[in-house]
Amino acid sequence: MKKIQSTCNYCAIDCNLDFYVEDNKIIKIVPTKEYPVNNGFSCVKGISLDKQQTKFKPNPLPRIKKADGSFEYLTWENGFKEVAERLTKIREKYGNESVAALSTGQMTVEEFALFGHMMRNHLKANVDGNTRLCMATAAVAHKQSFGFDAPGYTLKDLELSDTIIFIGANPIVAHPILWGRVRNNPNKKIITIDPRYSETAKNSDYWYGINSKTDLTLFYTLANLIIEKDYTDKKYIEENTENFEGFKNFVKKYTVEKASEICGLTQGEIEELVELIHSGKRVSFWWTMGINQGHEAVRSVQAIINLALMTGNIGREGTGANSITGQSNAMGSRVFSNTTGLFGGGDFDNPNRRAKVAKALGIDESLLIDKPTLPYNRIIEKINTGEIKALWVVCTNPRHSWTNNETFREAMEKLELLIVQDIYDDTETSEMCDIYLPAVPGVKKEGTVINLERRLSAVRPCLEKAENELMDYEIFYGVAKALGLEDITQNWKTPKDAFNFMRACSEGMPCDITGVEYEDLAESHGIQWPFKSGDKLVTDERRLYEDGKYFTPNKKAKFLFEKVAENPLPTSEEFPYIFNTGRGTVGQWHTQSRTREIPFVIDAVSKEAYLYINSKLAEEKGITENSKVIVKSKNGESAEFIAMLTEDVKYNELFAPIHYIECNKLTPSVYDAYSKEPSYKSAVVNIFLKGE
Ligand SMILES: Nc1nc2c(c(=O)[nH]1)N[C@H]1C(S)=C(S)[C@@H](COP(=O)(O)OP(=O)(O)OC[C@H]3O[C@@H](n4cnc5c(=O)[nH]c(N)nc54)[C@H](O)[C@@H]3O)O[C@H]1N2
Ligand SMILES: Nc1nc2c(c(=O)[nH]1)N[C@H]1C(S)=C(S)[C@@H](COP(=O)(O)OP(=O)(O)OC[C@H]3O[C@@H](n4cnc5c(=O)[nH]c(N)nc54)[C@H](O)[C@@H]3O)O[C@H]1N2
Ligand code: SF4
Ligand SMILES: [Mo]
Repeated sequence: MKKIQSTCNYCAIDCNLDFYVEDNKIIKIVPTKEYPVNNGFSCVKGISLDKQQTKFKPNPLPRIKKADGSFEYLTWENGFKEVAERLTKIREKYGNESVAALSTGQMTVEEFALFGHMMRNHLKANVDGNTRLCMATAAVAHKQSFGFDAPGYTLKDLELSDTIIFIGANPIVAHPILWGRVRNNPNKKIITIDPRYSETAKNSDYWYGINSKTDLTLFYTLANLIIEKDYTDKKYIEENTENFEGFKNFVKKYTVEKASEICGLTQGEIEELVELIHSGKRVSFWWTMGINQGHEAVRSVQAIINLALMTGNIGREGTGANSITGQSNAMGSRVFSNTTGLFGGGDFDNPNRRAKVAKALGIDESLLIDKPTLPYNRIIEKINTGEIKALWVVCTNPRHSWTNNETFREAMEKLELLIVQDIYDDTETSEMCDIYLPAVPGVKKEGTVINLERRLSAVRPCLEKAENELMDYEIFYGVAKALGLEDITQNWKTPKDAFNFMRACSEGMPCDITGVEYEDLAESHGIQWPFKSGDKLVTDERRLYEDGKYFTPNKKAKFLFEKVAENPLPTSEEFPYIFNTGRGTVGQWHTQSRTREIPFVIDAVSKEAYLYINSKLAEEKGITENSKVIVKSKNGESAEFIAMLTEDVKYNELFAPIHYIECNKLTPSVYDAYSKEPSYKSAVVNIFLKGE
């Protein structure tokens, strides 16, 4: 029996797992002992990766839709040619920007790099990813406040913090291994800020059941009270930050009386929170999608960062304003996808960076794309206006996951060409495609992923591929070759080539990985960026900002703030309830294309879309447990759910898991102004017993 260490490619924890393989079959999966992230533990998804062995029926070849709607199988060679020819024709007829792509935070660094180089530099296409639906807010906020998209913490900080504050995060369900690290900490207070009495809230010492999308008011008020009570860390503010005076004046108007009314918390609760922050010696703030997805999300993240900065809770053990990342390689997509910044970071119009990146890639600078991609929502709008004619969707299922998802279906119907590259041909998006490109799943792939604490980790094939099976990297390479892209054909033959290009591009940047050897990542403890050529590894767990220096030109972190905006989607008589959405269970992953393969998950979860409703509201509406309900959203759509009665959601709120396509039929087309991330958790709706 062979043992192969690889990385779980579901969530951003990036647990390492030992795969025991015999006769090209996975016999068992054991979470890797002493791996600094998960040390012998994992969740149910990781140890079920053996189920992810997509059986391509009848074969793993590309297929193309014929006029009568049936599919014809092609050899890979002909498939590559077909994709290349059709993309070329569309570009020639309508221009470069008539082609776009949607990618993901679930591919490897090497795959992003190759895809980004081909699509952005060579074809000048717009390529956004599902990272826009997830981490864009944190990425933009970090860049503005710290000068680079660099989350500073290490998971060890959860074990060292005396006051752990979760904001819009439910790690018990979404990041169970992270929660395990919290439990390793014997001396902590856990505080959760979430409108829902979530699994995490229930296991916390304090729960603040804030009104939906009022976090920014709360944070500004906390800042004001901390200043009034003279609880700030003046030395830290003076030495390491910029514009505190402006912030101090700005927050004066955020009084506890007003905040109490807006946020639905008592004045006592808000004051208690101030004291908890003040009395902690090592306070850490952790947020996820309850904050990233909102109409003023970037400013909300920055308000959390401001609280950490002004109390000196950053860059020390057990502290930090810490963004929890979603997908296995969302961190990799943020610096190595060539979508919103150059490879390795830096703006597309920065001449020094352009010269360095071109040199690192061995190409003429003029080949580099000169602007960031259009964001996801604009790509869809441009499909609707007819400016974008071809879309290539890789490793994401937007027909299900995009907000207000009927608009995605409508847009797809306008396209001349929809290419879908997925490990399944029956996802909601795959089923709409003109060309389907089957890719093998993670257990047969090779490359690198980067976890939420900046740790590079090796994905190594546990199983050999069968005849005609290809991994995403090989599919991109095949298309690039068919397009006649010489520099790729010659120089990007293997994932290792791509890794080395990214390594060279990172030189001198905050995410410098020039000291990392591709081969050395296998069977290792992983390694956090930065790791520069010549660096020596002293410890497995490192944090940034320990010297108080940030990545801004003057090395100071910025206090950024803005007046709290009016909620663009207030409740009304017609739509009196808030439709909150999120992860339902540990076993279910997003659109369930993958986790439906795990029998004991499927046995345990509802087959039909369901939602949680407060028992009192249910009673008023004549809704009983398991009755069918119709939810009508302000976006004009309605959908059917099974009702589950609970006290854990407020009277005026419903909560629906995202794992059912009905959920996003109802979510709004509302975005944060800076990150363009959808406000997925705040639709306004009404609810009726079915048949009434
Ligand atoms: N099992 C499982 N794990 C996953 C995933 C999965 O699909 N399944 N997906 C992964 C990915 S990509 C991501 S991004 C993460 C997401 O991880 P999380 O963000 O932790 O999960 P969510 O359930 O989306 O949302 C977290 C909480 O935000 C709360 N919330 C809603 N509105 C507000 C608000 O206005 N303010 C505050 N303070 N809170 C609010 C919700 O009630 C919810 O409890 O999970 C990752 N892990
Ligand atoms: N209402 C609401 N909607 C949300 C959210 C929310 O909180 N509320 N959260 C948003 C967030 S944070 C996220 S990250 C998105 C996730 O949304 P999606 O990215 O659409 O969800 P997944 O189901 O992870 O889709 C990944 C697809 O890739 C395929 N796949 C898996 N591995 C591979 C591979 O190696 N290669 C290829 N080519 N394909 C592969 C899978 O079969 C699946 O079809 O959903 C967003 N939507
Ligand atoms: S899904 Fe996340 S927590 Fe679960 S095994 Fe995979 S990486 Fe670990
Ligand atoms: Mo996500």
